[in-house]
Amino acid sequence: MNPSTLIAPPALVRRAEQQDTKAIQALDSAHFFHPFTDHAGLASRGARVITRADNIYVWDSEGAKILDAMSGLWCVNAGYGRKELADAAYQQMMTLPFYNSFFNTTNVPAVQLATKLASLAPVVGGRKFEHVFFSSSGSESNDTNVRMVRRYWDLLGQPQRKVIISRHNAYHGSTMAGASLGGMSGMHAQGDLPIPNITHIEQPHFWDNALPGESRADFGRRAAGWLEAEILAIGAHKVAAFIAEPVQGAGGVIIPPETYWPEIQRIVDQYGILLISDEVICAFGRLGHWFAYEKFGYRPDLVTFAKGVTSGYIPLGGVMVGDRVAQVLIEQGGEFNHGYTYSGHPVACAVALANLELMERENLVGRVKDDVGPYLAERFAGLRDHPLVGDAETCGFVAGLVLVKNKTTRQMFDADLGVGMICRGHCFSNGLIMRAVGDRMIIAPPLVMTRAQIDEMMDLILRCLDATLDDLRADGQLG
Ligand code: PXG
Repeated sequence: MNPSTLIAPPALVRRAEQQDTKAIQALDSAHFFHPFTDHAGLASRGARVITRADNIYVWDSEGAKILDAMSGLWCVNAGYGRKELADAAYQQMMTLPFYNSFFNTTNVPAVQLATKLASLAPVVGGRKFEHVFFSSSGSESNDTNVRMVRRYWDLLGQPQRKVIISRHNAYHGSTMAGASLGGMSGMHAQGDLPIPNITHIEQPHFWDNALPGESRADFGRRAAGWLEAEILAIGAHKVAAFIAEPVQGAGGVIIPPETYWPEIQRIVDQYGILLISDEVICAFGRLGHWFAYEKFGYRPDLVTFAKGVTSGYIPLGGVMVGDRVAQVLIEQGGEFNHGYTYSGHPVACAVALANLELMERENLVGRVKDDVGPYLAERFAGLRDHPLVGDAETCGFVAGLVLVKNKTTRQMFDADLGVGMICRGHCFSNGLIMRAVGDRMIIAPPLVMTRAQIDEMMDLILRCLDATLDDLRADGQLG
């Protein structure tokens, strides 16, 4: 992608967009019930209207150009404006826009994509992923996981193995099962969640949960130990699976210590429980690998994917089904009474295939691993010198920093101050999309981002951190 093709929108388009903003906002609040949104608040402010995008930038209806350091919502891995993906959708729509994959039927793009994904999934410790179950989102895929895990243990004559252990502050989606698997207290508070037989252990969040003076390595082992304690408390014979994100995304880019995953692997092996790696954010190059379990060297039985598989151009999700589960379901299972109208949707699969080809052609995964990923890590580490930044770390192309009152004592700001939101406000007005999760600021840039664009992004981040610092000083919060 050539950044020099990034031109400002033509004046005419800009004028038309400007005229429309208020009208669109009025219709938006009158009719569009947004996800995860306080609607009364949104109606009083008016939504920002995003009208177009190219490469790593989006434009709003007022003509402002914004650097999208969040890849839409962790998904536009190949960047915006990729004609190949639009062409793939168009051609597939003209050939076969839809057919179902129930009733002994299949379609070519779904077969090709399943084959491609099976070839991309690394074999770790002799475990293979030969089968793929398709859905249209990460949430649906995690519902599929719950159904599949329960079916697996039923078929093995252990129906009492029902409990799936997850972690606090995890995000696994917003359906009943997805929100229950997730560990977001705000979501559990609405709608009587979690559903039965899902429990949560504490997350491996070094900044929040490490003891004073504890090393990262010791903390990682101790945090993994919480899984063993939970298994023993429940009774190992009742535990079906453990589900976790390789790196927690929505929870605030929480990168576990290197000692965490090996110890988790030892524990799931010892008690024979299934391991589900939810890679909705972390797969497809985000951490510099096609699948993130390879980076950490663990061996999941099921892998959830969505988002980056199509670079977000069209909805598609699924579950990579490892041989351990697939063999039981296929050889002993008969019919698995589960599926979606859009499982293996030909257009979504054709776009995914084009996206994976494009990513291979441009070596997007390799460059995150060996080139722009390390460069982002180096630049991000430099932020630790900023007076407001307690810690700043990256893993491939996700990164997070924590805003603190006192770096030495690790004292956080009073939550009521909303320091993260103050910083996010400055990002908003400076043309940068960066997320705030409490007082953690996080990014997940498109994988096509160049070194020069990383520099451009870092300048913006520093400007926003400085502006936040000025606000806090003016408000007497820093002395
Ligand atoms: N698992 C993980 C790890 C996710 O990050 C899902 C499952 C659910 O995917 P769907 O496609 O059903 O949304 C996700 C989604 C945020 C945010 O605030 C993150 C997600 C979705 C919405 C908001 O960072 N991740």
